[in-house]
Amino acid sequence: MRIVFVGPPGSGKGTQAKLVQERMALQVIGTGDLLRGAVKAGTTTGRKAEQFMIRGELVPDALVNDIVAEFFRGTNPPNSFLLDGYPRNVSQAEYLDGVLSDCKLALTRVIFFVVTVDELIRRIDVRRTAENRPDDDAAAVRQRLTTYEQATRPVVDYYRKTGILVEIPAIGDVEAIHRRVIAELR
Ligand code: B4P
Repeated sequence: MRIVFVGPPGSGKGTQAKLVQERMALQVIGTGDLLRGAVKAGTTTGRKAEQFMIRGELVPDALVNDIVAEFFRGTNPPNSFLLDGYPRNVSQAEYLDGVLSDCKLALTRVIFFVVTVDELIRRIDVRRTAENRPDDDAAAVRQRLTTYEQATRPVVDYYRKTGILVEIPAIGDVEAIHRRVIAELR
């Protein structure tokens, strides 16, 4: 399976990606997690990315595309993978098409997590208290939601045209949502 998870911030992409990874033999590439790891490690990429992340903006395409391309370089590109949170704009989607086409691979499914704005804000509020993530403060969250509508929403339409996109209602019990995801991947 070659899967993309797309959805607004706080829609549970990362949560569901971990569950799918436990169940299926595939490599998960989560750009948010990778970027947070780079920030924590103080790498050059991390230092560049941090300023965008704390403002709730997308990290520049060149940085993120490079991280993703790294996984597909070399003689043995992964045949089964889940991209969590990438692509996040149409330009990244086009870049991914090019990378996959070079590897003679194509996506099999794009899962779009559908959650109301009120629920997104509530979840991120809970996480702010629990994890203290700098991009979970109120101003950054407003910006992340705006960025989602302007930059990421068009990615949903991009994949809808290809016929591989499915929508998952992503409110309620995490396990129930996981079952919906698995049903769509079968
Ligand atoms: P991400 O790490 O992808 O962050 P996210 O969109 O907030 O998370 P996600 O939807 O995975 O929600 P989660 O499971 O954590 O990105 C962070 C930042 O990195 C971006 O803003 C951007 O700056 C940068 N970035 C990443 N990818 C990029 C790219 N391709 N291009 C440019 N920049 C990029 O769930 C959220 C919370 O809800 C959690 O606390 C979870 O426990 C809870 N939750 C999950 N499911 C739930 C449920 N069913 N019910 C109740 N709570 C639930």
